[in-house]
Amino acid sequence: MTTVRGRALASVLGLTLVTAAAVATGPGAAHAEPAVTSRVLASGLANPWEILTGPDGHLWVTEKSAGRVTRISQTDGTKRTALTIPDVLATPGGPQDGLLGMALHPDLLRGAETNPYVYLSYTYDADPAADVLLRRQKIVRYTYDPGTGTLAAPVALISGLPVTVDHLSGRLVIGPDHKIYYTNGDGGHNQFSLYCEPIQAQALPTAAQVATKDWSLYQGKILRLNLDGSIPLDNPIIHGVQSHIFSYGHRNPQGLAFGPTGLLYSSEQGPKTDDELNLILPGGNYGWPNVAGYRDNQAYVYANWSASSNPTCQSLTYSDFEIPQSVPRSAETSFLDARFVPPMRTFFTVADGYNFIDPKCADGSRYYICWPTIAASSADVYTSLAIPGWWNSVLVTALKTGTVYRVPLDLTGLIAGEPVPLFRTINRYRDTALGADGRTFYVATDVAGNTADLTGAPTNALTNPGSILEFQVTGS
Ligand SMILES: [Ca+2]
Ligand SMILES: [Ca+2]
Ligand SMILES: [Ca+2]
Repeated sequence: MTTVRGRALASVLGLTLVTAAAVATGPGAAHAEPAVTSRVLASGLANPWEILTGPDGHLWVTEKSAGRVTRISQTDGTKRTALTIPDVLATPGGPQDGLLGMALHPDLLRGAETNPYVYLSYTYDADPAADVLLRRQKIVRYTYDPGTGTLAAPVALISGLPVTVDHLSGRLVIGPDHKIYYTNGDGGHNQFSLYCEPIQAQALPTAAQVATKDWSLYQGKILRLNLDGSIPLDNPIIHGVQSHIFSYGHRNPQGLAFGPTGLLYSSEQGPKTDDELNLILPGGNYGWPNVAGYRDNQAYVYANWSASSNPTCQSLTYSDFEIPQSVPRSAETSFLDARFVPPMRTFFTVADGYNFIDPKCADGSRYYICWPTIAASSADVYTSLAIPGWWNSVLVTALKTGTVYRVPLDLTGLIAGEPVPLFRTINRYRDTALGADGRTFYVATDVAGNTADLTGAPTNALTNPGSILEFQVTGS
């Protein structure tokens, strides 16, 4: 039945159906997984989004849709609410807004309490009028009281970051240089309901905009801030202007993590192909939307819907598969910028002619589940010596396969091998945290959405929605 519908659609679109042979390194690649035991540490969470291992024997968790920070005992899963933020804007259902990134000050609960701070990023309504909604993002510092286990005294460090309900990214880390690093996505422009909004990932602010704190071009960027929210004096100067922008040309970089050698890694969701793992360099241009993955002209062309003039974009119907003649398109190789930085690797690159309407995923038109992307949702770096050979690996979670990909790095922090899929379940994996023993891995799961079942077909029957799963590697 689904095959027939898939073929019918293929014929309407004028595309040839080819059986999608998974590439050798694709999401379904065979692998030898180490011996693992697992349990559900906690459930009933409202979209756990960031999970961190705190210095207090607890996981610190942001619950995206409840605007809540929860501490969860790593021993027995007991939950303690540290904070519920009253003005978090979290659109019900699938949208990506809400309480997102969190970082603990490196000094928190580690001796002298001079910096008892927790940093949070959340979506809010920036328009005071009750009948006007102006969706924006801010980064706020809270003070932790270990006596009561609560967070209080918010101080907004930066406000008015441009966001939509889509592609907010929102990952927040504090670097070894004690700066805040923050990913702000492209807002999901140029696709779906926002297909007539131009992508701003290549747009850079003028000096006048920076001087007036106009952050409206901060979409598709990775930002670097002082701990008080100001612009660090050693931030890159890009085309003559210094701002919070550390790197640009990003789509939806939901993962951000420093490695043990001080390198900064980011995982990023691509379009139909080419989720990326990037090494983030100051002033680097990561190519979006002109380049997806490598600059190779394979299975991607930049089609700028908003630039359609005859007819105008608004009179077109958006399609993931067909680009109308009036929509300007440009090949990846026409993008020439000395600042371009290609990805360290992709998840996954396919050749031109790849079949994006696999009948296996025709049910409910969830074709994207069969696309070669994994929907990379986080990045953490494993730095323990407990499991031989794993030191300096990047762990990337996937929404589309309920998998943690371990990407091995070499001593210099560059790619040392193919990604190894781990901890497969039928869930949408959002983030990881690492236990102190180096053998315990925590994984946060979404409350709802589509993922791939064990045959690779789409399903929304998630095994452990809104949970923290614990995996212990017992072998090597
Ligand atoms: Ca994490
Ligand atoms: Ca890129
Ligand atoms: Ca490409």
